[in-house]
Amino acid sequence: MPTLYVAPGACSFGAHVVLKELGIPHEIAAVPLRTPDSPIHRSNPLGRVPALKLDSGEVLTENGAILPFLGDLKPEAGLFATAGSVERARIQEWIGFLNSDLHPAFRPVNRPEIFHDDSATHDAIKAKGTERLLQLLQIVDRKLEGKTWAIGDRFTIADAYLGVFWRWLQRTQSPWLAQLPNLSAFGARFDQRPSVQAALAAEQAPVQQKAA
Ligand SMILES: N[C@@H](CCC(=O)N[C@@H](CS)C(=O)NCC(=O)O)C(=O)O
Repeated sequence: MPTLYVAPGACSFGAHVVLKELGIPHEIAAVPLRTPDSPIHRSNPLGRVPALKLDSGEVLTENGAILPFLGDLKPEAGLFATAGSVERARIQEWIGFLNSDLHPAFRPVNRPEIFHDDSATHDAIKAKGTERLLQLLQIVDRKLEGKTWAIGDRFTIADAYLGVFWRWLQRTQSPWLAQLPNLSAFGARFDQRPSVQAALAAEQAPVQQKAA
C-alpha cells in the first residue's frame, strides 16, 4: 500500500484529499519539516512533502507529478482526464499555475527570512510579497468566476490542490477573502467534501496511521 508523507496543513494536503477521494488504500506518515532528524529526509533528500512511497519502494516527489499520477490510478473517478484532451491540459494548466506561481508567492509573506538574513529587510519583503500574492489570488478569483470547480462542474486534482491555498488563507483569517468572493465560495464547497473532512481528521491524529 502506498505511503503519503505529509505535514499537517502543508501543501501535501492536496494529495491526501485525492487519496481520500479515490478510496485507494494508503498509509499517511505525518512528519515534521525543517528539522534535520525528520524521517522525511530518508524518503526525499530535499526534506519536503508531499512524498509518495510506492509499493516498489520508489518515492515520487513534487505535487506536479504526484497529483496527476494519483488521478491516473483510477480514471473512472474522473479526477483527471483522458490523455490528449483539452480538459487534461486545463487541469495541468491549473496545477502549473498553483505550483510555480501561487505556492511560491506565499513564501516572502510567511518566511521573509529565506530571502534575506537581515531582519531589518523583512517587513519590506513581506509588503512586496503581499502585493504580488494578492494579485495572484485575484487572478484565481477571476478564473473561478461562474464555475463550481476549477475547470467547471467536476471536482478534479486541480481543486484538491487549490484547496490547500484556500485553507492557508482561511487559517490566517485573511482579510483578503472579502475581496475574493469566488475563491471563498469555492472554499466553502471544498470544506464540505467528505474527502476533505477525512483528510483533516487524519492529519490531526498524532502518529503514522493506516487509512482506506
Ligand atoms: N515544489 C514542491 C514544493 C514542496 C514544498 O515546498 N513543501 C513544503 C510544505 S508546503 C515543505 O515541505 N517545506 C519544507 C522545506 O522547504 O524544508 C511541490 O509542490 O511538491
